Amino acid sequence: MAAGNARIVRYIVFAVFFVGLLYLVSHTSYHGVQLKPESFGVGKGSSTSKNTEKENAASDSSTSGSTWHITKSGSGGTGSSGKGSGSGSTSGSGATKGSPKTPFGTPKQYEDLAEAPMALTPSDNGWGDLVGIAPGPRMNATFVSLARNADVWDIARSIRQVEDRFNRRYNYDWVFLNDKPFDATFKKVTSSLVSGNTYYGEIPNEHWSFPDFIDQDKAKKVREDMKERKIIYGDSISYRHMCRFESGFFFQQELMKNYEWYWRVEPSIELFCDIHYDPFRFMAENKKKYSFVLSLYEYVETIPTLWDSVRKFMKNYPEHIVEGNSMPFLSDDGGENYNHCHFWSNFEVGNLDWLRSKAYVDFFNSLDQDGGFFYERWGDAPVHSIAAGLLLKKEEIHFFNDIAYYHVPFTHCPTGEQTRIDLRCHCNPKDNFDWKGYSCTARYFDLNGLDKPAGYEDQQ
Ligand SMILES: Nc1nc2c(ncn2[C@@H]2O[C@H](COP(=O)(O)OP(=O)(O)OP(=O)(O)O)[C@@H](O)[C@H]2O)c(=O)[nH]1
Ligand SMILES: [Mg+2]
Repeated sequence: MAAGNARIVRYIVFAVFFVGLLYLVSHTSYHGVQLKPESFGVGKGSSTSKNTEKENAASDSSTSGSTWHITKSGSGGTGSSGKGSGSGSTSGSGATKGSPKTPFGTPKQYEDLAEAPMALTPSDNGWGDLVGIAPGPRMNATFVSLARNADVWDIARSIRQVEDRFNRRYNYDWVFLNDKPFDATFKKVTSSLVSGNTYYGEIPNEHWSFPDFIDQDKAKKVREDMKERKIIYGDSISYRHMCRFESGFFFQQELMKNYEWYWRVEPSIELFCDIHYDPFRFMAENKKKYSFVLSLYEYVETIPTLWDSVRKFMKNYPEHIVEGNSMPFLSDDGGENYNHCHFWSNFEVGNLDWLRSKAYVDFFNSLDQDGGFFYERWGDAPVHSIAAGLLLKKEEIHFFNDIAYYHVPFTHCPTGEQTRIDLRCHCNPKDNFDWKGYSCTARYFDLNGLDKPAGYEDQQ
């Protein structure tokens, strides 16, 4: 009996010791830093509740004609998710969002956010601060991707690169647009990758259909003819809707009306270098309205009468043509003919208020009425570029040399070995397209009186 009691006491002592040990392990600090998820710059807010929000939102795919958003509590949002009317989904798009908690390694935060340094070169204050949430203000900006549900894994690759090289420290929002409802998988995968809030919009039919002034028979004959001539996407109706949408409507979507700045991201792009500063802030502080990384000549067969249409616009709306514009980038004879140079619009960081301005809207409507999106196969790249070239001062267009980028089949890899090392780039400089014969970037440099980077001759 006594032996039995002693055994019970031993069990109790052992159990108390074991529970105590468990408590100690779960509350131990390591070198003074508590081991919490935030310490690693991940899992801002409650990861459980964040996941539940995403599951809830992503599991409902019956969202025809509506918009969806998934907010991240750590990035200034309300931590809610659900269906909205678009304009109501504004949480997280304010000018000064930032994590309420300070992740381990976060650089000094500034009371006056505008005072925070913007490190453009290695000698600038804050250059090496690539861990944690970046200090400084946030612009009213979003990434935007037009995509189909089937693009999910290709856009996932793009998002991962944008996040790793830039957005994990800035947590900007991401708007996804589609002519069909996004499905649960698309929402679940993309919202898990984006560090900011994600919003999902379905494009209204009037922005993705033939306008009534288009002669369907004529448009059909054009597609058949282009198919015969093997013009890329020449027989595609959806590609034409896409080009017209990107030219005239993406910035008019309810979700996009919440923002002033956008950065367009397409599926399967690559970013090769670290981005040490906020390109949105750079654009705002330097009064830029449009930007590019690659430029080239357009495929002439797709735009035979585009310049005629542009000339008609210039004649009818002379008040929109800005003095000090970039006409020499577009034309070699003072505007008589188009030289087919354009900025490659699958990458763009730009100002949405400019695209929503009367000048741009008049430009788009004038071109649209001429029918070339359907009677030819006008791309949004020459349309945006010609607009930027004529409606903006040349100084308002920026070339981001330090954003290294790939979209099949062209690469922008910064010229200059030291730049590539400073930015930890993984692109092959031999692939850089900037100074090759089919690029228009040298024209942009000449027009703006800019010195080409050292070593450019070796890449021609
Ligand atoms: N929702 C939707 N998105 C589309 C459709 N067609 C193209 N897109 C998107 O529009 C953008 C441009 O289309 P792409 O197919 O990449 O066209 P591209 O860049 O000229 O040609 P690629 O060399 O194929 O990349 C991408 O973001 C696509 O995901 C479509 O029918 N529906
Ligand atoms: Mg593409």
